[in-house]
Amino acid sequence: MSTGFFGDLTPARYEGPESDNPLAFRHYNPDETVLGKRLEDHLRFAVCYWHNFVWPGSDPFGGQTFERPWFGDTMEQAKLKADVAFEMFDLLRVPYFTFHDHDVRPEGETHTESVSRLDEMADYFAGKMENGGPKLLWGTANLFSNRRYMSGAATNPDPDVFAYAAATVKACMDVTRRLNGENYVLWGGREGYETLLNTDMGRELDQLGRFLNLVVEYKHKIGYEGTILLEPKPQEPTKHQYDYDVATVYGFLKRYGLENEVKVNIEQGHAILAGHSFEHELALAATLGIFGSIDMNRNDYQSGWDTDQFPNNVPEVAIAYYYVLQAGGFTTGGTNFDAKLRRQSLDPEDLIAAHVGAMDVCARGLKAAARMIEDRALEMPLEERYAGWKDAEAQAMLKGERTLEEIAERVSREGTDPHPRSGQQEKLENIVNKYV
Ligand code: XUL
Ligand code: CO
Repeated sequence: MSTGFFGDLTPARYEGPESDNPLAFRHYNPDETVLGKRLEDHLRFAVCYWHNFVWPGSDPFGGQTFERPWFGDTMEQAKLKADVAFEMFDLLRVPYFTFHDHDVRPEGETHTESVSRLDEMADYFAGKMENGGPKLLWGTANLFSNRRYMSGAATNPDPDVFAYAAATVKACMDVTRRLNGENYVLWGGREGYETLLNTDMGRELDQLGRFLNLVVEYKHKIGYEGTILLEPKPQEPTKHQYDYDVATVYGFLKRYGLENEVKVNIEQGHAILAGHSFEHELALAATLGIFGSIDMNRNDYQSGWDTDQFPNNVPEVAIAYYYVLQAGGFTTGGTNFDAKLRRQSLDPEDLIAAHVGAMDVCARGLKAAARMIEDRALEMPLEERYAGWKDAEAQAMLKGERTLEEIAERVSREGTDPHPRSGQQEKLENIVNKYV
């Protein structure tokens, strides 16, 4: 039986670019074939549980604006919340969802009680996921909201907090595996510090390295086949987060021997906070062989804060998917909307409109990216730019077959005089503009 929360709304349909229906897809037709693959299988959309069903609309100056019948801390309310969540997944026809333990069950008096409530909710989900219901893109543990984590989880000065966090991750990995989650995410919510005066950085990094190794060891022990993902973010909540950006995470993984075990979940808003573009983070992860999945939610460019807004900029999204496609597309990853409404958007319908619009923006972006790839529009100029490296002497330098002296000797013998060539940035930007 329906909860009635969404009134008489019916599942969103594809109606084509000319449709005036604000709750219909104009660009996202899941069955459309792009580069030989269905659009749904390219984009692998996921709706997140926390911003849609848990966040009350608060900001630093005011509390709850949303009134939802499931707000509260009973298991009955948790089940009502799940009913509404799965109704929304159906209305949007999204193939995936994502959640933290904390989003789906009220915290228990003890760790054991919290775990048994999580297990009960997982059973409840499993029933709704049967027969073509939505699948789990990733599960994760909330290791940042409760006050026990105020000084970090794995990086806490108190080993009891490290142990509590480890036990919590174990429970969340078990549930993720049971629900066939395709990835398991760790975002280091409070793995960082506020002041060096009370922080032993070397010790905290070693704690985090050991924690992540425990996770990977457990994954292999239970035969979990999903991908372990770290989600970089430079600051907020702590002033200095240890998993600042893709480059920092890669260095960390290398140091603790995990670069072949763990990949990254890259969030657009976090890339912006780190002073990068989304595509920089995507291309770097692909280059380093750690690209996994994305959180597709933008920040406000002026506020300097993680505002988690739904994507609405097609050119930006097109470039992002261009690098996702260049990386070979998603395997276990997907497009998770870690996005929330603005706090004045009170109506149930706003939740649907936000996601429909975001899915449309992503579909337009991906289709533009695919056309650029089909035409090799950016690939050909790139090939030409580096063509000099095909030369035998250039190859010999790269392969380590020339010493510094030999190179110097050749330059003076041949009177080598490089001629600068245009980088053609504006021409390339004009090419992109043709597609978006
Ligand atoms: C926080 C954030 C998280 C992670 C999952 O900025 O992005 O919601 O995606 O813990
Ligand atoms: Co995120």
